[in-house]
Amino acid sequence: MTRPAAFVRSVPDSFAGALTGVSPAPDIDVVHAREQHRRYIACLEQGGFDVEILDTPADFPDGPFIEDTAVYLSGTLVLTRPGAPSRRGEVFGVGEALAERAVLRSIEPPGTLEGGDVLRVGGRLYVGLSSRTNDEGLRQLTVIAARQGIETVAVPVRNALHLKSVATAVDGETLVAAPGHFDRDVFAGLRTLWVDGQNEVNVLNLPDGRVLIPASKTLLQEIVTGAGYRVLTVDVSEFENADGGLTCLSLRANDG
Ligand code: CIR
Repeated sequence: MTRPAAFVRSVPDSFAGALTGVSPAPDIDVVHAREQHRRYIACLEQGGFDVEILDTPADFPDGPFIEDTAVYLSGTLVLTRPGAPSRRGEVFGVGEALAERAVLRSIEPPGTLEGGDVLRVGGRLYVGLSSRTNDEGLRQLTVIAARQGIETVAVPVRNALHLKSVATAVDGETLVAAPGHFDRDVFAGLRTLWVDGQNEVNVLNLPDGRVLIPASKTLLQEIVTGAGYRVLTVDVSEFENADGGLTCLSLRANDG
């Protein structure tokens, strides 16, 4: 069986200056972040991905959060237009690196969209409307996705960076999510494992069926294990200091 591709982006020296909503801004140890990044890559490989590492130019501290720069829809790669102006330039290098492997489409101004707001479950894209993704970004993505027979569903998000900060899929019909950030009815028809009392609920569904969960999220690990899934953990504390989780650190071809 062919292994799906996952693209990651290297941790630049400037990573210590990545955007963060954590206050006061924590010190980020770049050497430790690189070590954690290596272990994250090893988990993706163990879980069944073929990982390819793209270089992050020095002027993009948030470059390792590659998920936000593009959305895979089968053979089409939608290059986003991040809502964070400092991140817009990241998209170019990702498009250039992947141009040979997919048909490229782009979100154009005044649209904004970040991949952290795009959650694929089964044949649908749930798109978070957040401080980073606007109605026009959703509209443009909807047009592109419709050409592939994929439907989008808008999910207004409260008090979270992205939709996938608070809701992610553990399989093709089951979510894990934190209550209070979106209207529960949006996900009617899907099974949801609710995680009360934990703000970040971001897990990564590996091709071998295991679920990768941050080492810091012990309640989340208990709930997912209790629901019968096999769990693998990895410490990404330095990335959590910059508001990142697990999905944001890779762009996965099997997400679309
Ligand atoms: C940012 O604020 O854009 C980055 N520091 C964190 C992005 C995390 N992305 C994601 O969860 N998809």
